[in-house]
Amino acid sequence: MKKTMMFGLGILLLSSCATMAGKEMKDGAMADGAMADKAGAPASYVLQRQPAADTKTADGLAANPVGNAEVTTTADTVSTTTKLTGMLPNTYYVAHFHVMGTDNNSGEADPNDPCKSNGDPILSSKMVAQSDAGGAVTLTGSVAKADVLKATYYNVHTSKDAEGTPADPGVACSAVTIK
Ligand SMILES: [Cu+2]
Repeated sequence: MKKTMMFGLGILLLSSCATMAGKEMKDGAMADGAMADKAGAPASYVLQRQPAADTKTADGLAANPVGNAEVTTTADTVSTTTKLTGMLPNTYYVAHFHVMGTDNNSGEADPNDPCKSNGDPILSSKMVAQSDAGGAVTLTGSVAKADVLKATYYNVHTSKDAEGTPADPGVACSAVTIK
């Protein structure tokens, strides 16, 4: 009888040890994740079409943006590489991060979508590139992390020029989180 009880206690102690070990492993995994962020593991965001993509050129062309933004964060810097296809040919595009805006989208399916909030652009994050004849474009840029900590979305606009003056409210967008 006594032996059985002690054996039972042993199992209890063992199982509580196992639980603690599990917790430690979990914490360890979280620390690994944070380390991966610091080491520059990119976050990939699928860009969603924005209404201005419907704007037709004089030739009747409209963009059909498809692609991703890869955002790599280090201790001080946020680097972005955005690859899109389905863009207008030989056209300048400008992209940047935005802070949250205040537009009320309460009538829409996702009223909290930052892409629809019409927030201010973070100008220091500007990146400009020209699409090729096939409508593919790659936009790259780096910005001080402190500048974009409050960013809630990233979007791509058609550009009026090589300097990156936006020609529309945006053709492709994703909500983002910068850590
Ligand atoms: Cu923008």
